[in-house]
Amino acid sequence: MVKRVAVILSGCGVYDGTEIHEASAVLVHLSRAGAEVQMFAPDGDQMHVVNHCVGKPTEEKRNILQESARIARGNVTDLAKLDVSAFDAAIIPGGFGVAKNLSDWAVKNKSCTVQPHLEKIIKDFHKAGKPLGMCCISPVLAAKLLPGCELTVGQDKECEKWPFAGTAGALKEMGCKHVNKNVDEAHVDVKNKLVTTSAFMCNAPFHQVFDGIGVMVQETLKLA
Ligand SMILES: *[C@@H]1O[C@H](CO)[C@@H](O)[C@H](O)[C@H]1NC(C)=O
Ligand SMILES: *[C@@H]1O[C@H](CO)[C@@H](O)[C@H](O)[C@H]1NC(C)=O
Ligand SMILES: CC(=O)N[C@H]1CO[C@H](CO)[C@@H](O)[C@@H]1O
Repeated sequence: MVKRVAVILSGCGVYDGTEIHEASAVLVHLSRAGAEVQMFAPDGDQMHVVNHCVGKPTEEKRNILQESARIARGNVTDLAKLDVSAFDAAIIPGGFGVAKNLSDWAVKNKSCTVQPHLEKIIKDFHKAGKPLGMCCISPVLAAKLLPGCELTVGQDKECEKWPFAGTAGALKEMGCKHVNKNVDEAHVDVKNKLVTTSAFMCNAPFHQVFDGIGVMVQETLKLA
């Protein structure tokens, strides 16, 4: 049976949307595995539009769905229309859009809330026993909505290779079990059917991020 996978985007670009290379890696590994993919994103304004040359917000307004359409080659559906019964799994690539548009983690950290449609979708996939794949910062969504889950955002000790290791500590304080993993590995929480990998939480070369996402995608499909 062909596996049907929903990929949830949050804009286009690491600092204000979906991390483009992570989304691309997810899509390449899914198509190689023969999965049927549909992309979704919320229809609303981004929290920020960031000039990626300098990493600073501009005065511009941009729509999350329209920006995500850049990654989806035009074919992206309003997240509000996602029907969980039509899919076997969901995958959420990282990027600051997860922390700015799919949740307010960037502002509120541990006391964040999740975008209401997405909150319902994640809980419904979980309730239906359908796997969720997440990478980079998107595991914070699972930390918030699936109490006590096991996940990884890479390593919990900060160093040049792991500049965002503080996130692991925040996830532990939220009651999750954080499992240290290298960038080319994924962690599988079998009970919660949650598969996570660090991706660009690690200061790693593109091909290692690509390979880690490949493991995450394959393990997610195995659970579907
Ligand atoms: C858009 O994606 C949907 C879901 O994968 C697919 O059924 C449809 O054919 C696609 N449309 C175009 C114009 O590619
Ligand atoms: C969230 O809080 C933790 C400390 O609990 C900190 O290490 C981490 O950098 C914070 N993350 C963000 C995005 O502010
Ligand atoms: C469509 C949507 O959910 N947009 C949200 C993007 O993130 C900001 C900040 O959390 C929210 O205010 C928007 O509602």
